[in-house]
Amino acid sequence: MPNHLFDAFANAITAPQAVFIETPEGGVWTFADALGLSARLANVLVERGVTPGDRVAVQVEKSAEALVLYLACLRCGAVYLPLNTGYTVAELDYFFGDARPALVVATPKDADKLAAVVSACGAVLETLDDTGGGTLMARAQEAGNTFSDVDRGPADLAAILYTSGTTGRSKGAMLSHDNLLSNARTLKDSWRFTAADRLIHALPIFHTHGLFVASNVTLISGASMFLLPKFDLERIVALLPRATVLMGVPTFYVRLCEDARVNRESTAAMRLFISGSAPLLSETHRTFREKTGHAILERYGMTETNMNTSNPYDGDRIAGTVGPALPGVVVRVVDMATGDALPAGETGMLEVKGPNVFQGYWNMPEKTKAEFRDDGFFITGDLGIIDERGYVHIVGRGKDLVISGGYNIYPKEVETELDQIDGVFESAVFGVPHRDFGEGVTAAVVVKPGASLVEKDMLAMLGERLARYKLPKRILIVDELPRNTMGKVQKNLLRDLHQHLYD
Ligand code: MLC
Ligand code: AMP
Repeated sequence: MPNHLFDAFANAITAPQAVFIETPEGGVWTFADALGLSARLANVLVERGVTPGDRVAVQVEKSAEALVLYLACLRCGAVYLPLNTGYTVAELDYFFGDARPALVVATPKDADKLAAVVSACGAVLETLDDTGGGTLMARAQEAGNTFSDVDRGPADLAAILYTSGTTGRSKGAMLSHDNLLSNARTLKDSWRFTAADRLIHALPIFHTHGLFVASNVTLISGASMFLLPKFDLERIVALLPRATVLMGVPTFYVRLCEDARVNRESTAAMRLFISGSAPLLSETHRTFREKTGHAILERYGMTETNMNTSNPYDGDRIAGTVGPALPGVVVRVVDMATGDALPAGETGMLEVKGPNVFQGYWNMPEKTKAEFRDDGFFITGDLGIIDERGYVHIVGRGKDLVISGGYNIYPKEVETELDQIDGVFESAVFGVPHRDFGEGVTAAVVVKPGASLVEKDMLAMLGERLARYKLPKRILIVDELPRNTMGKVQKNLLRDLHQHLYD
């Protein structure tokens, strides 16, 4: 029976005994190993009550088993719902309540902490740790190693990924089998992936970049990967002579630029360095090229759309641009007020249309409607220009968003939590330049008269509620927030005033 995305992955395997994954601990997984485990896990999911269309929420450390669990979900027609390992119980409570998963897979150490929120949404709980331990793998050992794949067509949902929203409420972006497959195929061709490629995979696998761009492109090419649990400078430097491609957020390249071992000789075997998820500074592009001779290929995408544009494989990879629209994807710039398309060189809202664009937000038809134009274009919230050569330049954001080390933080969400702290009168959260993370989340807080709040205590209280990457690097106590005549907080003034905070 056809299973749109999984079949394409399975068909890309040229030699079942070839290596698919190598782990730093010396683990080696062939494609046959991964396929076998995916069948066992698919059997476990079905035994545990997962039926086609059900959500399977997964918050586990990165491992080969976790990646294979994604394949198992595809095989049994479930909708894979990965969650950042940093999310707190308060954050998970919202996701589970909204997505209503049939099954939650968590790390064993979190099982007790999560039991109440998992049962509140009516789900079954299984565990998986980063060494292949936990109840899920114990069940998989007993399960059959063949599975009859569930029929899934191009429009059926493959995954839901939550993205934060300007209102502070996260939205579940629904991605179909063909959203993922069409983009994986396009990227494979654009970036010339083949079965001979060996990717250094050091990104988390709970977001679009590490899960779909890195993993799907490797799978659709029948290529292999060095699966690192996280960014690890030593391990990446050691792998450079054996690998062919690295995908990373700009922070990866800032850190590689600072290391003397990263040079022409050590990167001679590499054919491609790709960056995305946040703006790559021209300075980083230039420095990396001077050190290694490689021009980093920058591309642009988002959770809702997968990848939209990419600098070319052959041809000019221009620093400070994200390249032309990918084949099959239409990108336009429109006037924000009227929605009219603008000519080359003019700044406006970037809008996207193509087979890569998602199916809408889970349970939020109104929000979905508001973010699409009548002619089917998705409004990205990014401001840009398209130059005479068709290259897209992202010049800013129409959405109040901070991107730190490739993670998105919506200020409203942090402000809402800050404002709930006893003694806080009001707050404003904004991003300022940060050498390592690109932008550093920063808060300005006005304290109520008589209240004695200090930065450390506020951070500790926020830490109970929000994932660590969302926490402000600094909370500044101020007398008042700058406001315009309409009473709106002028975040641009706060950004200017504190632009050297992290120098
Ligand atoms: C870690 N910390 C961060 C952070 N990552 N703080 C802010 N922003 C981040 N991104 C915190 C840690 O909790 C720790 O805090 C402190 O900063 C130092 O941590 P570290 O050891 O330096 O961090 P490290 O583990 O090296 O992680 C940095 C990183 C990682 C950049 C490698 O964040 C990362 O892998 N980012 C990739 C994110 C990603 O995949 N984005 C793609 C989204 S998809 P403390 O207090 O505990 O000391 C998307 C679409 C698209 O955007 O186009 O791709
Ligand atoms: P997310 O919602 O996590 O998928 O993040 C998507 C956002 O990341 C986009 O809307 C952009 O604002 C930003 N982004 C992704 N790639 C790039 C890039 N190469 N340059 C600038 N911003 C980027």
